[in-house]
Amino acid sequence: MGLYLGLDSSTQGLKAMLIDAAGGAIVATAAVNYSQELPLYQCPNGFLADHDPLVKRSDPLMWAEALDLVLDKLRSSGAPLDEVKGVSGSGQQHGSVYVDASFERRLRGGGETGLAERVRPALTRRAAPIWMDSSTSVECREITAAVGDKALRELTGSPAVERFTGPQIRKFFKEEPEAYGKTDRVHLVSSFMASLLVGANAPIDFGDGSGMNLFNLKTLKWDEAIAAATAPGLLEKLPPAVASGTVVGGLASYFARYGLRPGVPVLAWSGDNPCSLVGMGAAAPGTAVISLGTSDTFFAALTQPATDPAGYGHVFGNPAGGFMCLICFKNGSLARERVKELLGVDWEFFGGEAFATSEPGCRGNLMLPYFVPEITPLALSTGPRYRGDDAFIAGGGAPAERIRAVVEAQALSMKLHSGWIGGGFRRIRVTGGASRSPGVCQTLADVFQAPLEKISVPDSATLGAAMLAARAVGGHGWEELAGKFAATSVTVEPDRSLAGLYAGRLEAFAAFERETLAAP
Ligand code: XUL
Repeated sequence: MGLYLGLDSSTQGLKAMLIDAAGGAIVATAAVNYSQELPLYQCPNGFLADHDPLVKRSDPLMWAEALDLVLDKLRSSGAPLDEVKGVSGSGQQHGSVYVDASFERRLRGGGETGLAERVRPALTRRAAPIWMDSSTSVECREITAAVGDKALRELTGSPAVERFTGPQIRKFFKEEPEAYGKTDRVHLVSSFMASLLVGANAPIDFGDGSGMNLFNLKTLKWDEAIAAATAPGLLEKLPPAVASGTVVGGLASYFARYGLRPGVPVLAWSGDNPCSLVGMGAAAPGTAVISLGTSDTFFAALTQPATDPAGYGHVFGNPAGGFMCLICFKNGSLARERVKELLGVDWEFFGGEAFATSEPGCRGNLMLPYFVPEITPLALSTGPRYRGDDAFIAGGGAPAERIRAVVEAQALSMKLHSGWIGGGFRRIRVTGGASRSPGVCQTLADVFQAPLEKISVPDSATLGAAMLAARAVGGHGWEELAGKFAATSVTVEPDRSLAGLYAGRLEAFAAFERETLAAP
């Protein structure tokens, strides 16, 4: 049997999934929750407490220990790890880990000690900045001034972004130049975890590497000038950049303790969004994915290279080849939950009755759902905005309409801010908690005027990682794997009679957003 192991080192925990690629079955899963199972590291929500709310850092030793723990869980559950033919993984994007020149030696030595103990002395930066960090505005401005905003966007697929790795590296260099000097390699979460598996510094894949503000999408290499503008000597500290699907080494003998066979091919890990693209069966252009989580994200394989002229969307490498776009909206579940709490209703009402008892288009009422500062578009001040009749603006009116208004606003915003990719998708696949809501799904289908498909896989990033290994090592095709593991369970058809109404609402929404952002 050809079994492939996918791992996902995410913000809140580490997940593992073992798939039988030929049989189309998930053979075993295991998960470690940092907050419940590794409380010693004091990262209850995936990050360390900090007096500065903009600073979000985590403990890379926690990620290392979680790898031991999750493999031990798989072994104890009787999973046939000796039949694993390939391993790959997915990491929370943008986060970085800094190690000195002793890293490889320490990974290989160490007798019976676990991974965290081996890694500890090699860290030159004790805490790893993660994607939730937004403390690098100054560094973003400095890099932008040196490289130019247009050039940065065209070369790397994104403007300078606070959570991206380049600005984070620059901040480290400025604040701790000595520790930066001692750093031999700057890893992403993905390449750090892959390094643990192979017992050597692992490369960074194109998919995750493009979330760094350092990777040139035209040459598919680190950009020398941007690296030089980010921090001195950085180019020498970056692991090589390789195509997704590259075997980066054989599994270290350390992992024999879990029943895994030493030497099994380990693939370059990718970022969680690129892995999700694959795991959602959307690796080929034609299918867009909407993930409804704490933040909402919209991503899709690109038919042609494009950059968002407004600077909100990002372009990453697609693990299946070519590129993908990613657009992140901070006011996802955060906004839906806030509206639900304010109205004192339950999820059943929110997802169902609210839509049965309100009109599509909310009788012309519109909102901008900025309960927390939004990044798409960049809204500097917080607070939802309302436009429409007096009762609606005053926060009154029917609860059902207020619920529909927030969901329509989120759908319209996604449609508006994904316009730069030039369409090119015929269907949308939806995942995440709010995809259980029939009202949310119908609204997305109606606003986009595209069929919306749900798939039953709970962890698309972990599955995507396992699929990457099955494809690269076992030669299974993307379509075959998607058909076996990511088949549609429910399709929500758009109401075609609403096409005109929502085209009009989109224009009104765009004007409302534009005027709000332009207001002093
Ligand atoms: C994407 C991003 C998040 C993280 C979550 O740019 O920052 O989606 O990848 O793990």
